[in-house]
Amino acid sequence: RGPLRYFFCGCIATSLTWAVILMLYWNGDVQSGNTAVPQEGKSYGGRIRFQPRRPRVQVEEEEEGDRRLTFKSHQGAHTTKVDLPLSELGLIKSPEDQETRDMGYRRHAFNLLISDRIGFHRNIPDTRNDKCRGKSYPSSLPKASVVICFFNEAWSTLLRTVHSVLDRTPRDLLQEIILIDDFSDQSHLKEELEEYIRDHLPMVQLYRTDKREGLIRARVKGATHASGDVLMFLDSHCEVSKQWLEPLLARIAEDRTRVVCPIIDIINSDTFEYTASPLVRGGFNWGLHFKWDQVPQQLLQGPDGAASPINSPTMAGGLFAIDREYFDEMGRYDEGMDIWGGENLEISFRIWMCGGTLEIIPCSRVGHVFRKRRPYGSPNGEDTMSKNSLRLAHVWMDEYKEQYFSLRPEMKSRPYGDISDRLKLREKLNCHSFKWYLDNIYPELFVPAAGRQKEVRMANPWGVKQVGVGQLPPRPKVIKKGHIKHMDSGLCLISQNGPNEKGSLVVVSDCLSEDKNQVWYLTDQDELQLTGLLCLDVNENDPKSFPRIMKCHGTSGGQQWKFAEDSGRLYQPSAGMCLEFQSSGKGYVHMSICDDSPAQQWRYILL
Ligand code: LR7
Ligand code: MN
Repeated sequence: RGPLRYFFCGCIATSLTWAVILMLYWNGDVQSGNTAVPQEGKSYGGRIRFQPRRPRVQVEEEEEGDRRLTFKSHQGAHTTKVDLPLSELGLIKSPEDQETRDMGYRRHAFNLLISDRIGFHRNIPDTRNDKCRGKSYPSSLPKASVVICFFNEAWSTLLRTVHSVLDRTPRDLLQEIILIDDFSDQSHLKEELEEYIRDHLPMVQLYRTDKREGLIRARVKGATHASGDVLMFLDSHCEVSKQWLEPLLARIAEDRTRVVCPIIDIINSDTFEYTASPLVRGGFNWGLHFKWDQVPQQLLQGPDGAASPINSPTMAGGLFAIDREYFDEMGRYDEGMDIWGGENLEISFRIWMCGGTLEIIPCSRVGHVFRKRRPYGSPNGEDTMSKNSLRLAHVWMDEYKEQYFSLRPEMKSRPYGDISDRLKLREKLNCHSFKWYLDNIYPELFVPAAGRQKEVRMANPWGVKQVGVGQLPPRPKVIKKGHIKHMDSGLCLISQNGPNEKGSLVVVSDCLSEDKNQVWYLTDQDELQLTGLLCLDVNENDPKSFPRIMKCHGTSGGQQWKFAEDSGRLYQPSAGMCLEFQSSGKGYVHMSICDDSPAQQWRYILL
């Protein structure tokens, strides 16, 4: 009958249409018109393409139980699939792995291979003081806009930062995440990033500067786009931890003139291990360098002890929360400062001198990747830290700027641009003198009689220029003593030029039990150390160069060694390679891609 036939036809037509759409979809071929990035093995004809709903980045979360990660690289063109225990994430399995690792050190100064393999989501240890767990916070708190500026940040560190915020922040406390690209030139931060945000990150807005501005002006730009009650600044290589935001917002909700910082935990740049920082607070020296200080005991006497907020004379700079309107009233940042450096002391002095407070909140913890060098410079190679420090000294330090000049006499005659607006701001906010700040906020700082200064650079026995901690971690403890025996040749690993010769290459030789050249002490940080304080070491920036003995630095990196009991291999996590000696050749030992060959079989023989 008529009507029924039309009904059937209609159904069939509709189903067919759907089937075609579904087929197109299933094919994975459905792409948006102009921004699609070609994928390997797919043909791209002239057909109209739609935006895929299927994520191009596939990150499978850690499987319960066996602590293995499965990860597919974001670059569709060479998708790697890695299935490794966490301790072996750096393992190099192919020339592409080697390239990722080495390029990562060159461009970003960290182990990109490991960072990529971790992916966007991972569990990190809860490093908080016991008193913080179980703490409850008001049910209604101000909302935060998280502002993250970046210049040429790596894909995995940037997106792990963003995802960690999304994963660990209650939705009703997060207004938005604002990313400011400070004129990066690396290609993954262009359309690919826009596309990823469009497909996966609804809370995220991306803005770009039209020229390289530096982190100071980039943050101000971020703040002007923000609409939350509170601005929460982060660096672009962070991971926030459990309940990180609540304690910060609660302090600001009680008093909007509080500017609050989390404790900055350490993400190791060679292994991406996440470890706790001790409780320290911010200070500075007369060279106007930020430093960490021990917290005066009297500040830890309250009922909450080491879990209560701690007044801090300065902040490290990258990670803090501030009421958005208060940030504006207080004069944001000095926009005459360029690229990097000095702004953290400037905002710290300003907050204290102009009526606010600066605190570290121990119940809030955020990890930051501490690199051994900054992987970028300023556009014309200027020393922006010095120029920025000079502005800071002229605006805020009154007669105490002479302390800086006595260390840096050449700075006295350097131009520093127009500071009249900042001086007006200081006037308008009716701020205290720098003497008031020193007397009341930082009495611990020693003020030498003028002209009698010498730059005292804190000796750092760990050999690392930028560690995240002020108090040095305790020296790793020796737990075993033994030989490192190469099973195939029956020879032992020795330092070629004796146990005390820094830089000496390692070779193999007859095993002699009391020879100091070959008694290796194994520490609880997986170092292999000779009698003195020299450790078996691989240069992270050039892992193919010969291993040597170098001063022990206690921060893992190229000095961490893992004996794999079953395979007999001696694995170096940051290099992602294994120690090898070819019995046939007469060469030195060297690092090589891990395999099952006899050349890589070693045993730690206890003495
Ligand atoms: O030109 C630039 N434009 C940027 O957008 C240069 C940098 N940036 C971005 C960059 O991508 C990053 O996200 O700005 C952020 C900070 O730069 P980093 O990570 O190179 O700086 P840093 O971690 O070495 O240095 C610390 O000191 C800086 C002084 O200007 C800033 O205040 C950083 O935010 C600060 N980082 C921290 O406080 C984290 C803890 C480090 C410590 C101690
Ligand atoms: Mn940083």
